[in-house]
Amino acid sequence: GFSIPERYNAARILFDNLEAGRGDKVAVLTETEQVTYAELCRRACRIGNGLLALGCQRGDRVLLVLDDSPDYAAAIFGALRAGLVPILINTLSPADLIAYFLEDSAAKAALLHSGHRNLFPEKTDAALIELDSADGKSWVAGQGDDLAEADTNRNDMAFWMYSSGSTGRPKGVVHLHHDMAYTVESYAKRVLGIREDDVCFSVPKIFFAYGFGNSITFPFAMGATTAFLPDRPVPERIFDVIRSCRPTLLFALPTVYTALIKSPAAEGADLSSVRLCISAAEVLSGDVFNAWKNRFGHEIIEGLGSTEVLHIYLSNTVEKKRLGSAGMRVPGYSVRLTDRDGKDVGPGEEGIMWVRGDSNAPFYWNRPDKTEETMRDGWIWTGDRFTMDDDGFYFFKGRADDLIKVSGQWVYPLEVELCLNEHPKVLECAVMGLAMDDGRMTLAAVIAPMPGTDGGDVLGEELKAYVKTELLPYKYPRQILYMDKLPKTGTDKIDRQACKKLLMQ
Ligand code: 3SK
Repeated sequence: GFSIPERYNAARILFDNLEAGRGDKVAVLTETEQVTYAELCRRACRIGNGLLALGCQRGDRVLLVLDDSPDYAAAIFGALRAGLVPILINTLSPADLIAYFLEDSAAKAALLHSGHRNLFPEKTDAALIELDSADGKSWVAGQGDDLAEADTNRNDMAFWMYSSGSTGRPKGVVHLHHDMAYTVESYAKRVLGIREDDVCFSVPKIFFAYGFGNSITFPFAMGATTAFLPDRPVPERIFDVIRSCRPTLLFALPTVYTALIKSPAAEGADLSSVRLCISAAEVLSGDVFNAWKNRFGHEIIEGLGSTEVLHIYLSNTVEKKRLGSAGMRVPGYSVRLTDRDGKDVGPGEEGIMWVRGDSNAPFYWNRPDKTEETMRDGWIWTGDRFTMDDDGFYFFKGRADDLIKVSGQWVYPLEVELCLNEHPKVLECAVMGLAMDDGRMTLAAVIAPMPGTDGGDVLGEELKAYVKTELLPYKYPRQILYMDKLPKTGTDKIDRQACKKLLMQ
């Protein structure tokens, strides 16, 4: 592990920059604002003071429903410094989920941007502050600039994120004060080689654990600069931010890289400021890697993480990389692969991945059943199947529970999806098992063909024949739905639940 003091408050990640003499350095860049470290710390103190004045006490939860902005960073660090527990909420959550988050967390307050007020119930016990309204701005302006750091232990609860699985209610993932610093020592320093002169730009938003590390933890821990895009990350807007903020580290995911390559806005785009492109959250296909390299001259470094581990624990590096692999173990994390009986498996054999590191969430809020299933003896059971090759590179093979029987034979939908993704006429696709009326399972695909390719029976036959030869004759999708592009979640991943609903219509 890396040494983090016993008495430690995670807000130091931001505030230590003042002692390091970086008060006048730009901490946050947007297209319209440049906020220095001194100004950001002042805003954080004001927000922390405001929350305490509302009656929030040590350990109380505060919901953050905010667009990426200097206010968001200030709200996170103000709450942490005050000893409160910010909860980072997906701004695309429907109203019923916001009501659930308020109730599950018993939040005392919520800080929001006014565009999200309609998501909140008319009446709630939580104090609601709209940071961008006239009232909210004067609430912040009226608070003191100084805030003493709450004397927290490194193992005190610091912040939460909600993680949604494929079924059931989202689970509150509880992180501790030392977790952020651990991800800096492990992934940010040892894989990214992050530096003070870096400018980070993360397309995934702050409420997503991947975006939180990229946009908040890493740049502030190094005294670097972070660029924010507050609105929806469509290609034109991403290129706007690249043009005006000149990032050196670009964080995205395969669907975003694909959309950027295809966008007319890519014409004339200048990515010469970028020194490293990073991808996580979804498997990066060779097609996307090559298309990005051909288009912009940059290689993409793929990694894999989770909300429970807080950031990336498997990664390729500039020096050691393998296409199609999530990479090697990141320094600071232990990983193992076991069979269903919990016995370790060797190189080349498939097993379920476990991860251990000092950024692991210790439990889910109010969910002893799920905690027992996932957090075991200091390890996190990921439920992801992998193989490891002789050199220590890991290859994702799907979820532990997604094996289905089609025509009497076992198939993992992901292997069919990866295969279809390699076909030159497929832009993106999702493959899944569907239960038929008689209870048997069938394999179905939602496919976005490459622009200029018609989706229809002719393409369908070509794709089925392709999968049959590349894999095995029974592993082809029996049902195919064509769309111009696949539905996406708030974090721009393919929305599999939405795909499933469309297939079932
Ligand atoms: O999905 C991922 O790969 C990821 C990476 C970093 C942090 C969180 C997540 C879910």
